[in-house]
Amino acid sequence: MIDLPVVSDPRGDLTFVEGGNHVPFDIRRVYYLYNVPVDAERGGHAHRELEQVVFALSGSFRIKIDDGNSKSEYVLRDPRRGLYINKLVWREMDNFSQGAVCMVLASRPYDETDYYRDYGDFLAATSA
Ligand code: T46
Repeated sequence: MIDLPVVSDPRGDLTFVEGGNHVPFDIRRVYYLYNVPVDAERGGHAHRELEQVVFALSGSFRIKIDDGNSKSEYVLRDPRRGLYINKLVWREMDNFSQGAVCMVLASRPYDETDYYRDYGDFLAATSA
């Protein structure tokens, strides 16, 4: 987990993130998921090279992580705390709360050829 700085005053909280400082890569892309149905499942893939940090800016959701050897799961609900996901990690996301917003900081531009969308291919890559 990555904890970001928070500046709080009577007007509310401000959190900021600097690529290469608070996250271990230069940020090349930002995207966000919203209007996610509460019964939706997202993810179900891994990346060859991409590194990311995932935040719940609002609401909550679960991420299940699998590096080919061990599995773990996290519930993200604090906009100051992000989950770093290295390359070659399978992820699945569900249990989105109503109105949840997921923001992702990514180390590379979008590239469909960077995806393992087949779990068997992913496992083969992790054991190569
Ligand atoms: C991840 C989770 C949290 C783009 O055109 N540009 C983009 O930057 C992205 C991320 C996706 N797309 C297209 C590709 C697909 O046609 O949007 C469509 C849905 O993408 P995907 O099925 O990959 O969405 P998720 O929510 O299952 O996964 C995404 C990221 O791909 C993934 O790396 O960790 O969000």
